[in-house]
Amino acid sequence: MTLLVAMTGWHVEDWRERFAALLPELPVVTLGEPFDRRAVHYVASWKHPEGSLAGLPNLAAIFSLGAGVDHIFADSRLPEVPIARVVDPDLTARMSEYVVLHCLMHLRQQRRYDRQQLAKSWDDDRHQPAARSVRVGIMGLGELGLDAARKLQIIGFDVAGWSRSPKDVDGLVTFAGSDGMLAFLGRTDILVCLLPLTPDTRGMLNADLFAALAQNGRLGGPFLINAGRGGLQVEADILAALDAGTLKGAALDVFESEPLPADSPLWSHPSVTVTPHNAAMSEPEAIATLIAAQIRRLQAGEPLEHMVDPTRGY
Ligand code: NDP
Ligand code: OXD
Repeated sequence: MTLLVAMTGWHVEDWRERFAALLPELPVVTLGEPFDRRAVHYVASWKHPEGSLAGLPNLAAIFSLGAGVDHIFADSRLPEVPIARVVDPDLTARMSEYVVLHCLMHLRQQRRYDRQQLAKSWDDDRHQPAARSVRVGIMGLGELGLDAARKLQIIGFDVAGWSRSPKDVDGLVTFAGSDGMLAFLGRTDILVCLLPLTPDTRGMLNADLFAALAQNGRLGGPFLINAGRGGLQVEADILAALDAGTLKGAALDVFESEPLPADSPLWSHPSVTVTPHNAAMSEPEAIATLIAAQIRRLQAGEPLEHMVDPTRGY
């Protein structure tokens, strides 16, 4: 039995060492070396190359090294085996930090005060809306969305959430599906996107959606925060909406193309905050430990945790 670590963009040798330390009895191989394809029972993947998991006749499970699995489903030659993803309280807490930070940046107009400080301008504007008067709408009420919602509520924001299936969450206003979408958007001053990228969600953050956001809120216009995936957003529409005033600002952690190309106008737009897809970075050791525990579960005949549904894509 072998674990294949299949990735692009990360240091594969570091991951080999982590897994070898946690699972000393299990040989760990990588795509960059010859290995016996029949021996591979498990794959740990982050953006594995297209087709690289085909022809593994004894494969029992694929583990995503992240919370998202769009990078796995992007492979048109993916073997039909169970797929599990990362659900990690540390990652969840970090995402909520990012969401709370950017909601507060917009609420407290921090970008404006940064500019004022640079200009040594003492403009003590009295317009400071209370958090309770600002409506935050969270798209995606999964592991990340629900935690962010709770933490924003503690600060006092008026929070609602939107998901695919209806939810009954104590103290949270919820909407679901396409039927609930317009009502959800119409009561949203700060839109937080924590959706997975699937065929249904691709390109969802577009001009039509921005036009449906509340234009009558206490912040003087709606803000967008996207930490889900870049494929959810149409960047040309974000820029057009910012220039037209349909959006007042955006905090983006993820992009259509990553790294964000140097010539993207998002880098220098005065109303855009760019972070390099690091809203929620877990410790690699913590991720490897979770996957090692999943492998031990399989070996003990126990079911996998945090499996994804290939028909839904998340
Ligand atoms: P979950 O699978 O736990 O939650 C996904 C949520 O999205 C669910 O509430 C689901 O609805 C909802 N959803 C999915 N499809 C639709 C749809 N078509 N319409 C409406 N709602 C939909 O995922 P997580 O919360 O753990 O993670 C979300 C995403 O965050 C990841 O897929 C990844 O892309 C991104 N991420 C980004 C990171 C970063 O650093 N920027 C770090 C980690 C994750 P329902 O509840 O009905 O199933
Ligand atoms: C993830 C990510 O999916 O970091 O975990 O984007």
